[in-house]
Amino acid sequence: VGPRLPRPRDRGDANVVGDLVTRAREGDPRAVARLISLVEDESPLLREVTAALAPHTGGARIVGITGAPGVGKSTSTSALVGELRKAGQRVGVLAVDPSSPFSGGALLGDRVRMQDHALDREVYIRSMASRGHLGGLAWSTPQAIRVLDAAGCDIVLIETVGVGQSEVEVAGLADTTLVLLAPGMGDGIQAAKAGILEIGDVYVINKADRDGADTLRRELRTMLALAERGEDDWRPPIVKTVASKNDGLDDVVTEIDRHHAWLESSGELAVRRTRRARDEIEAIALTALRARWGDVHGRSELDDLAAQVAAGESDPYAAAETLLAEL
Ligand SMILES: Nc1nc2c(ncn2[C@@H]2O[C@H](COP(=O)(O)OP(=O)(O)O)[C@@H](O)[C@H]2O)c(=O)[nH]1
Ligand SMILES: [Mg+2]
Repeated sequence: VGPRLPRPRDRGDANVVGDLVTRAREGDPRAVARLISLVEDESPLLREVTAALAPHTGGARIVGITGAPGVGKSTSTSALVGELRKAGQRVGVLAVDPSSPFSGGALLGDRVRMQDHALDREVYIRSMASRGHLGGLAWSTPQAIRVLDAAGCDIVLIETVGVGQSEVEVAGLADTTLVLLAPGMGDGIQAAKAGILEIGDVYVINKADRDGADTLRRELRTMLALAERGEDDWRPPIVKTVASKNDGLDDVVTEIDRHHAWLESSGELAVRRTRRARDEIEAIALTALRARWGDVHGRSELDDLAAQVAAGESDPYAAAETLLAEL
């Protein structure tokens, strides 16, 4: 029996990850895709991946695109990609939809639409979908953003379903949040309810080719005017678009740029990014905690404690203490 050679994993992991990051930064789309998969699948290499990415992050502008289903998010995202490519930007796109399975209809439609850009090496497009575990997307989406950021994307667009329904609240992930509305969708009334008025940095009235766009704009302007803002605060602009005809997206890009300049000059960019990092840490820690509670011999400690509390044999504070003491 000859000398035992180190298994490739033992000596090679750092190089595997290092090579992937180097290739991703050189613009190799397969390396980018592989890194996102490692993140999504919670690969054993995950820790190394995030550590290797960290020094290269912070350069990308993160733009969230949200609004009710059918308002035109995917169409607008694709049109925005076209607009940003004209300006020579490297663009990442994450389509996040916790409600659809990976091969679901909505995402399939999005992919077809995105095929305009499928052959462009300066555009990375990825659909993210919850793999079903608690907090999965809250935890993996920011890491996928990190991959695209480190890969040298100038801008990362995140399309997600409407406010309040999503496990991933895009406003928490983005530097700039675009809120899309469209006439004829009852958005005028819904907007205030859904908390949309708090999260938008730029409001886009899409489907401006339809009746009611100007009425909707007036309604929205009135509602936004009610919000109290300081003198130096950002005042969200309202832009009209016809995304299906690539109309008005240049104005959207202008407003994204203007908002980014304000974020930098006001110090708000650092505030938002620190808050984002905090949310990331919390999501990772909570996911780890839940995994520990849920993983003991099929039946979780948490289940046992819950049965005791329900039966009056223990109280919830004592049970929580037990849970934390055993970590
Ligand atoms: N008339 C009109 N239709 C649009 C416009 N933008 C998108 N659509 C259509 O609206 C439908 C929903 O668009 P989609 O981008 O999938 O919406 P999402 O669910 O928000 O991603 C599609 O049939 C689009 O072709 C627009 O500006 N005007
Ligand atoms: Mg869509």
